[in-house]
Amino acid sequence: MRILVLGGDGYLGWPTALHLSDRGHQVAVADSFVRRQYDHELGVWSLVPIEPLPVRTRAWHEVSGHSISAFVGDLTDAEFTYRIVREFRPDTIVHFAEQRSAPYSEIDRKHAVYTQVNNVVGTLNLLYAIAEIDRDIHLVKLGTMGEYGTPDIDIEEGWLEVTHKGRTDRMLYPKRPGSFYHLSKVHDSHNIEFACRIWGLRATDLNQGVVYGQQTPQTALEDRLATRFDYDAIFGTVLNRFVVQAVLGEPLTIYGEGGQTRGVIDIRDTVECLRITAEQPAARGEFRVFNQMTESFTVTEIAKVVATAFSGEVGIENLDNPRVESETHYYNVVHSGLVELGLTPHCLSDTLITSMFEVAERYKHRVDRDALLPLVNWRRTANQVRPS
Ligand code: NAD
Ligand code: USQ
Repeated sequence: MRILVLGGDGYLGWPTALHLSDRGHQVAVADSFVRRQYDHELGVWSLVPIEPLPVRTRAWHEVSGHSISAFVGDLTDAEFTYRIVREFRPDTIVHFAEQRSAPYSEIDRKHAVYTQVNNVVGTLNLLYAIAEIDRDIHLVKLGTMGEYGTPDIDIEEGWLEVTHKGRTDRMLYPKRPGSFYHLSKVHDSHNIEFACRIWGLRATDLNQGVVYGQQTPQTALEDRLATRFDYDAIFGTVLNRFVVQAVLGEPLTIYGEGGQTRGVIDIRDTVECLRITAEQPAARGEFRVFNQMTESFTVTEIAKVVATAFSGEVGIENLDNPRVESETHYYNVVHSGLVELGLTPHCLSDTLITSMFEVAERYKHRVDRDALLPLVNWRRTANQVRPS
């Protein structure tokens, strides 16, 4: 299968491209490298050094004998988006290429607007490109579990059967997201569902939970194939941050009471979910939604798992929550669709966490401790990102 991975230079896009290539697919990646620019803007770098994309693709060719071609450009540039679809003629497009940090989108007006324009316009350009060039292309789009928020009812896979005043309909599941970033994903989902209805496109929206881990079998083959590992308060996700904090002897930063529950997924399952979804496409006209998570934990439980797995002393600190979110709530999510397609999930096990401690230990000299502090507060309309 010919698979175009958008955002293929990112934390998840790069390991996914390697996994698909390893399985014999013909893979191309596209990226604007804007994620590397956010590093410059914020003055903080991936814990694990990452190579430029040409070095990565060359290393993969040397190690595996497989080739991954690369397109450099921005999806908000429609000409670029049309060109890559026309030139590569993919069967499947896996779309990771968005600004993905909730705190980044909450810095101030400029960052909120940037996030929504980048994400919504990029995806809209892509929908038009598919509709005009080849409606048979299967779009696999990364959404997020945070689109749903934390409703007091079970979370279904994208759709909900509603009975209202004696009449019943199947509707898109109502959304109550918790940041301007998460909102951009809701807008994308609505645009994609509409495109499936009017143009008969085939799409799968993967509402993914918080990803943890840094290595997949392919990225671990050698250092030049490593993917990024963000630990800072803007791009670092909760479990990855806690691992780095434990290794540094810094307290694990639980925001608020820590009762907030999130769906999580191991990075090795992320890449496998993308493979099985690509290989079993949605039908023409179908807007298919899967909840791409394997387990749920409260933030306090995540901190305890990390503290227990770590060999040394670990402190835990409850900070005033910089976000506006429920800290105690009901959370019960249906996530059987990907298992039915063939996913065998890894559970949050000591094995993976131990390998994460090793990675953090090896690179801890690269950590900027100031970058650990969560300075972006949802209640303010303008935030600083570094301590003054
Ligand atoms: P990332 O920032 O590491 O990777 C995204 C890549 O897309 C980057 O390389 C960036 O340069 C590129 N990009 C962004 N906007 C672009 C544009 N307009 N044109 C071309 N390239 C562009 O993020 P990630 O953690 O790999 O996440 C990938 C996707 O998965 C995102 O859509 C994110 O919302 C989703 N997701 C991530 C997580 C997680 O925990 N990391 C969880 C759920 C969903
Ligand atoms: N949290 C802490 N302490 C920390 C960091 C986070 O308590 O040091 C809490 C947050 O308050 C939140 C939870 O942990 O309740 C998750 O935060 P996060 O930063 O790990 O994840 P989030 O902002 O939701 O975003 C991440 C990715 C995003 C993806 C999302 C999946 O950055 O791209 O969409 O996870 S989900 O959360 O399911 O929507």
